[in-house]
Amino acid sequence: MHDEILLVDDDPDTIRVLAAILEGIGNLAFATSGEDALRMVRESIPDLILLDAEMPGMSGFLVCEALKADRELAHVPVIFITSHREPGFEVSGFDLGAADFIAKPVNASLVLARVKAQLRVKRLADESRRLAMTDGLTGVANRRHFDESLEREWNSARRAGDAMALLMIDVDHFKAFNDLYGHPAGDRCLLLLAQAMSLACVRPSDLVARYGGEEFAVLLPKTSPLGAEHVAHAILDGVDALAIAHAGSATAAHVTVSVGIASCEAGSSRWMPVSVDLHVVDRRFARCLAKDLVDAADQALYAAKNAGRARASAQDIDARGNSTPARGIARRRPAGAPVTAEGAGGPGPPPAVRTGGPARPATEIDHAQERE
Ligand code: GH3
Ligand code: MG
Ligand code: MG
Ligand code: MG
Repeated sequence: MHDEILLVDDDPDTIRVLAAILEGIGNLAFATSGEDALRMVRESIPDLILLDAEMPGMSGFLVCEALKADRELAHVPVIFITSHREPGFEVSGFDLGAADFIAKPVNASLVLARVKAQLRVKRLADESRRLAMTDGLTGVANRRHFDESLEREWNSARRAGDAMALLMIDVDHFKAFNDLYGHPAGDRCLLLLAQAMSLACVRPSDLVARYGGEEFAVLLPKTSPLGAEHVAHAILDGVDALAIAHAGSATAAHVTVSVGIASCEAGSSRWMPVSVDLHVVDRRFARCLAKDLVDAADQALYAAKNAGRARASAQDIDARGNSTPARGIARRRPAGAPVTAEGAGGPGPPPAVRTGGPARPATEIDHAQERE
């Protein structure tokens, strides 16, 4: 994948020179003012910014300050391009968070060396950030990533009055699965389930996470209660289609999951008026927390388990305070019945596993891995 490099200078000639030097190093984009640079970065985050320190209007220093103050953009390395030679200038730049400096007039081999060095550092930083957000066993988001995303999406839904939904998913009779087939087969099973869940979530903003143990959470921003039910069905069908044999399950011949759905309608009474400052503690909204959504999904999950497992139940967060029981969601086919991938309703068959037909022996989990 190509690195994205943004060149910012009010002098088009400097941009032309830099572009000629960096040709082939990455995808280059250009801006001739600080204001344009910030707008472009917010639209699409680059891997590196070469930033002229002196520009009319918004200076490079101000641009750098704005970038470093923004959580989403602070990690983008900035190399200042400057004709200033005094150490104090560079010290101030480093204090602002600059990664390096390039002196004008530019020297081609120095520019290349400095840019390549920063891109190397950026790739390593990206990789460690990705690892810090990922569950090692299943490859989906980890609990920390989920907690942060939930808080962010919840606040953004509150501000915009958008719909939002959360699914809590628990593997049925998983202790028995481990007892029967062993812990490594259990681990492999969790990986396949996580893949099936990811396939069921088609929007880029949907987030599948391992919540803990054999429990998963799926965050569905801007998703209506009906949309959340659709995703729950796709997950239940996708898990059935995996057809992972489970002779110790009292629910089906293969591994199944139960799903708790919690949702907030757009314009929910839980959302505060847009005019209300989010930082003002208001008693009316003190009970309106992201945790409410998790509690509601937990309640719904509990109801799905009690109703017989291998199914979904839904809890509208607005109804929660009235102790309205969670609503059972009718399966599109008998709960836990094996399905063919074509009939699964999801976006496609799960990877490298046999679908449909009679449940296969659990040891085939390992064979499936060999085929990948
Ligand atoms: P229920 O249908 O009520 O959910 O029953 P259950 O057996 O799934 O629930 P229980 O909470 O009794 O057991 C959860 C099991 O999940 C026990 C634990 O060993 C297993 N488990 C949790 N994390 C992992 C893991 O990372 N790998 C494996 N192989 N097993 C795990
Ligand atoms: Mg300039
Ligand atoms: Mg559990
Ligand atoms: Mg369980």
